[in-house]
Formats: sequence, structure tokens, C-alpha cells
Amino acid sequence: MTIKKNKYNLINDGFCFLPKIFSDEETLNARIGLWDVINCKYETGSKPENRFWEPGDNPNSIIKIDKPHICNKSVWDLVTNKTFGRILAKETDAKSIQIWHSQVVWKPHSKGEKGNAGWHRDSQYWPFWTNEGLFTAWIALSNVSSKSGPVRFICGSNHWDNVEGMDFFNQNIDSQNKTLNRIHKNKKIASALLKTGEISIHSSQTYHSSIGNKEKDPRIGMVVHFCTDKAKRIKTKGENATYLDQIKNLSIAPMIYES
Ligand SMILES: O=C(O)CCC(=O)C(=O)O
Repeated sequence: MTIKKNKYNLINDGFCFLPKIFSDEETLNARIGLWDVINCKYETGSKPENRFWEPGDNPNSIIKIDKPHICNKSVWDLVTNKTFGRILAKETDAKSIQIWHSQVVWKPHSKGEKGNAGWHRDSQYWPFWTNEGLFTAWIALSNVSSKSGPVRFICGSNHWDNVEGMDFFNQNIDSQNKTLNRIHKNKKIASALLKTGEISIHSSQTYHSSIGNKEKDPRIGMVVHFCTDKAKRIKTKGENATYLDQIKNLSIAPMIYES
């Protein structure tokens, strides 16, 4: 099934789909670079911010590693592509686009619940940001079919109040579905069926998840968290108090568009 690219929009639905803007060479190089990062080979000498999978761990579980863009030049080149920055600015009606965080979510053929990413909205992990001006671009680095565990968005959930009990790391999606169904009966869910090089964007308030990859090839997403000129920092105490100070360092948090 092909998605009608203009059918969804960021404001009403909380997500949208963009056509391919990256060349096959750019996506292939980034994919090779991410595989290196996954295997602890850091071309730039910089380590990722956080690893949730190590070589030797379950080969059928979801692999998530934070800030791979600082570890590999091809990954850096992908996310800092000028056309990408311009298109994100157009879609979000922004004067500037800064990448402040990223992840690779690499999903090999899954077994059991190990490939699941639970329902969540990104803002629940970001107490140091306001909701406005915060978005995520998901760049497909493989073809994503309905069987490969695509990201699924709940239409309009960017307008919902918080739903307790939702979490990326909770792989029991059946139990999360029960909670969601109690509160929101008539949901419409859209899957991001993307070709390599295509992109989805969602707001930080949009609930999304993904289930296991039943294809034999990996499903690969380069997840780019970006802020616009409308985003504002919130002062927080404790372990997050200084987390966002790193956005002053453009070699960690590149500005990819300024009007
Ligand atoms: O790639 C996935 O399955 C989950 C991605 C995700 O949670 C995100 O893009 O914010």
C-alpha cells in the first residue's frame, strides 16, 4: 500500500510524510556508518551519548543508540544536509532548525516482543523543553513495509492530554493498547510505510510506537530530534539541569537551517 503523501499534516494529525530527498549514495553511506557505530567503531573518535545495545546482545532485539551523528562522518553528512534543513523549516514554518539529539533505531528480524518500541510521546523524556517547536524527523535507511515494524502514529494524539503508562522501553504493547483503548476508543493509526530516503516528521506530542520486524532484512531509522526558533528551554533541577547546555556546541548540535 502506498501512502498519499499529502494526506496527513503536522498541525491536525501530529505527523506528515515527505518524499525522498537523499541520494542512494547518502543513505547507503549513512547505513554503513551506523552499522560501524552499532559495532563500537567510531570514525570521528567521539563515542555516542548512550548505548542500549552492545555487540553480543540479543541479535533479534531492537538496537537503539543515542547521538550516532557525532560518531561518524557519513551520518553527520546525512543529518546536516542543507536541503533536509530547508524542507524541515518549510514543513514546521520555522526560521531556524537545530538538531539537538539523534538516535539510530535499527530493527533486525524480531523475535517475540524484543522488536517492540512502546507507545510514547517524545516530550515525556524532555522535561527541559517546552512542547512548542520540538519535532522528530525519521529518515528511512531501508524500505519500510507493513511487516517490518514501521513507526505508527495515532492521528490527532498531539492534541491529547498525557496518557499514564506509555513508554518507549515498555515492550508489552498489548497492555499499553488496553490502557489506550479505555481512554481513546476511536483512534486512527497510520503506519509510516517509507522507501529508503523518505522521511516522516512528528511533533513531540504525538503518540507513536512500532512492533516487531517480520521481514528478514533490518528496518533502519535515523531519528533526528530538532528544535525550531519557537522552542524554549525550561529550567529543571537534578540530573537534567545542565543537559541542554550542549546545544551551544554546534559540533554536537548542528544548526542546519537559518533564514
Ligand atoms: O523507530 C522506531 O521504531 C521508534 C522511533 C521513535 O520512537 C521516534 O522516532 O521517536
